[in-house]
Amino acid sequence: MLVALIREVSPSLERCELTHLPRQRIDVALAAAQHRQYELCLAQLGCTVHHLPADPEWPDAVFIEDTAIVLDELALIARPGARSRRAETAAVAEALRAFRSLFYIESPATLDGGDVLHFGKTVYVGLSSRTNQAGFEQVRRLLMPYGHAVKAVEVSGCLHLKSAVTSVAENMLLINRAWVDASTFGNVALIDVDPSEPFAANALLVNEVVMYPSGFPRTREKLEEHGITVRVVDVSELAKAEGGVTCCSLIFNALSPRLDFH
Ligand code: CIR
Repeated sequence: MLVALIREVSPSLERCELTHLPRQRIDVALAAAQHRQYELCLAQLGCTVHHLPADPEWPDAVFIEDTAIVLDELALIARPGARSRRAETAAVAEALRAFRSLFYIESPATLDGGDVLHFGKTVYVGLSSRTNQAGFEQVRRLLMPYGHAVKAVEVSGCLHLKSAVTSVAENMLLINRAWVDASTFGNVALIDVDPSEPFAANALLVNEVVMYPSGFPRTREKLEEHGITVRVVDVSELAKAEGGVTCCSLIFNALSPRLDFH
């Protein structure tokens, strides 16, 4: 069974961090309505959804993906690269404690969960404006004992590794090659975003279905041509805060209590 941990939209979302987008008016009520549709979609795709409340002090907390990395063996509590986001992790750590043993990324390392792509047997860590070399090294040190290969990937031109590349099937990645070197991923099938839709590489694979933003119809058509089942959601207001579909949830296996206490 899959658990999805989400955090409600903050009333202060308009004060979000922005790196690659100009500030625009955000309709917070519409963002919250879109987030509820996103939640509904997660439930329809088979996730048991757990909520954390919004907090006016943390404009970006809805982008919960950045606060932790949850694998079957453990949860890593991130140390977000943006100072304004560091305190978001406390409530997430409390919620994850019920599911996993917790480990922490520590100063001087910075790491955003949006820079971590778990694909096949490899955990790719994007080196970005949010995640530094020390962040990568701490992830490697913490995960190597569990047999994970951990590789660093340079990211440029976008916010996170998962702005540039995400998994859309077991052995298939959706990619914007302008932002990440495709050769990093070796011999896997790649679908390129449509050149007119540079932000289209962020897709959320849940139980063999891809949850995908309505704003990228050309890339969506490509996904469907490759036989991928797509569920479209409108996340346009969250996109103005530089968020995509992966960043609004932490999705992980609910392990049986026996495994949990191992
Ligand atoms: C930020 O700049 O941190 C937020 N405004 C957007 C974070 C999006 N996170 C993600 O894609 N993983």
